[in-house]
Amino acid sequence: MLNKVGTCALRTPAEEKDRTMTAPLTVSVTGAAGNIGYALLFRLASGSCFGPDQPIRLRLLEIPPAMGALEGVVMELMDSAFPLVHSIDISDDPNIAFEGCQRAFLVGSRPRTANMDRADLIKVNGPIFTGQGRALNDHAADDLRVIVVGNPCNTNALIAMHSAPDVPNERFTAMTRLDQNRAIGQICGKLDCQASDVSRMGIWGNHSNTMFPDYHHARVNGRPLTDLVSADWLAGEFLQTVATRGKAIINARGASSAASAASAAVDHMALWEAGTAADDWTSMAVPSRGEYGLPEGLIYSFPVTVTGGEYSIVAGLEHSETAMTKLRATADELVAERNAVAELLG
Ligand code: NAX
Repeated sequence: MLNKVGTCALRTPAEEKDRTMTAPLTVSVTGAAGNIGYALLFRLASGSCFGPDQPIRLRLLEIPPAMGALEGVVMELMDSAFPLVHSIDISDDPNIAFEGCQRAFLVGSRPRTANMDRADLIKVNGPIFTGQGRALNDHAADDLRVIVVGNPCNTNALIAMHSAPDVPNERFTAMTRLDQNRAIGQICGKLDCQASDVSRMGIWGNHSNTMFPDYHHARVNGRPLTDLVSADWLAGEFLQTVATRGKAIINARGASSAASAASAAVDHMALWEAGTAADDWTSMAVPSRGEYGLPEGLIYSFPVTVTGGEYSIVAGLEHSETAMTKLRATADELVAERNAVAELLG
C-alpha cells in the first residue's frame, strides 16, 4: 500500500524556480526505520550525498510492523524542512518503493540473532533480495545504481543482481567503504594525521572478517604507508582492529555501527556520482570478471576509480604471495556463500 506522507513545499518563488531547473533524483531506501536508515536519511536529505543543488524524491521501504516507526521518521524529516526534499513516499511494497528509482540503498535485512551463524543469516536474508531485485528490475529507472548495505551485503547484492536480468550487472554494488574508513581511521590514530592525508586504502573481498585492507598500496601524503609504520603493526594490530571493529563498537555502544555505516554509504554513492580524486581510489564490492586471477561472478570488493559515473577496477597492482593468499581466502568465502544460495541465483 502506498502511503503518501508528505511533500515539502517551503520555498520562496526564487528557490522554486531553481528547483525546477534540476530534476529531482528518485532515491529509494530500504530498512528506512532502522538504525542506519535513521542516520542515512538525514544525510541524504541535507544534500551530503548528491550535492547541495540536487533535489531528491525519497521512496522508503519497510516491513509492515515497522511502518509506524517509519511514519515517525518521516515526521522528523518534514520537521527538518530540508529544501532539497521534493517528496517523501513510504510503502511496505518494493514494487511501489522502487517505482522510478534511480539510486537504491538496500539497507533493510534481518539482523543476526543469537545462535545464528553466517550461513543461517544468508539463508534468511536471501529471499528478501530476490524480491527486491525483481522489483528493481520491473520498476526502477534506466539509470539505476544500487548499493547493498544489509548483510551479508556482497552475497545479497549478488542475489539482487541475478533477480534483475534487465539491469546491467555493474549497477549492483555492495558496501565496503566502511571497512576502508575504519582502516583510514586507524592510520590517522597511529600517525596523527588527517583522513584527507590518506589515499589508496583499498579493501579486497568480502565485507566480513576475511576482507583484506591492502596496506601495501596505501599512501600518506603521497608516501607509502609501509615506509611510515612497522610491518608488524600493519600485519598485526592494524588488520586485527579493522577486521573486528564492528564487534568492538557493539561491545562499547551496546548497538551496532549506524552513523559510520550511513556515512560510508554516503561516501560510496557520492563518489560513484562525483568521481574519485585524481590520485585516489575508493573501495566498492562489484561484479568480478576474473581480475587478479580471482573467481568470476562474485560481488567482490576492489579498489576502484570513478570517472563520469562509471567505475573501473584498479588494474596492474602487484601483490605479495601473502597478500594473494588473503585475496583468495576471502574469495573462497564468497564462493561458499554463493554455493549456499545457489537456488536463488536462477
Ligand atoms: P536495524 O535492525 O536497526 O534495521 C534494519 C531495518 O530493516 C529494520 O527497520 C527492519 O524492519 C528492516 N527490514 C527488515 N526486512 C526488511 C525488508 N524485507 N524490506 C525492508 N526493510 C526490512 O539494522 P541496522 O543497524 O540499520 O543495519 C542494517 C543492515 O546493515 C544489517 O544487515 C547490518 O548487518 C548491515 N550492516 C552493514 C554494514 C556494511 O559495512 N556493509 C555495516 C553496518 C551494518 O552492520
